[in-house]
Amino acid sequence: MYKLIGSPKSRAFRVMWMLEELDEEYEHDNASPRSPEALAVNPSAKVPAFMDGEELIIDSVAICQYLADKHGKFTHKAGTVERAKQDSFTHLALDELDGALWWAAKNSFVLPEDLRSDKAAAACEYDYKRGLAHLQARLGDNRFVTGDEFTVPDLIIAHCMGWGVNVMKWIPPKGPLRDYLARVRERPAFETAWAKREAAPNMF
Ligand SMILES: N[C@@H](CCC(=O)N[C@@H](CS)C(=O)NCC(=O)O)C(=O)O
Repeated sequence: MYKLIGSPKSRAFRVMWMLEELDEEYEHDNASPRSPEALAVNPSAKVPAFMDGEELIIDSVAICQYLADKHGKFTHKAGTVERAKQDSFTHLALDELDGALWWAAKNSFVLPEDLRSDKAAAACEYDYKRGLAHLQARLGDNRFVTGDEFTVPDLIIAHCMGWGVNVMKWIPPKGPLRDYLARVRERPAFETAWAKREAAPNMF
């Protein structure tokens, strides 16, 4: 049995969505970031964490890619050029989208107050929008980032773009990127996971 540890209002949503895509059963512990439950499995007390039987895996991307590899779905095979290109999109998501979103969050409520910068939100929005422009250029006319198939980076990118839209109000311009986000979010597994997220209590 799989066990997901982390509120779906955090990056744990990515893992919940992947589990719904795979149609796998799982237990869920709604642990908040920095909670005793999170600290019990992760020295940084970050979420998500994940148990596959007795094995603990930390980090949303590592968990999603592990599940995709294990079940042979939503991923190209390791050691292929297609997989290298797929991973390159995963890193784009982390470097250019997640990084900007997280630095904005750190400067809004995560860092100690005296270390937060007033200019961070504007700088992060600027950087995030550059990231979206790079994504749009690389997406081209593709349905999903690597072509016709939905893969791990689509899930990570769509989670980041949803965070941008819903929390930061960083709205992508009308056109291919907005259409891409709508296309990925209309997947039934996304809708199931989103309903669970909406029903979950707030993190703090
Ligand atoms: N790279 C990690 C980041 C995990 C992370 O920072 N999670 C946030 C919640 S979305 C957290 O637990 N933050 C608590 C903290 O930074 O102390 C992942 O993708 O799982």
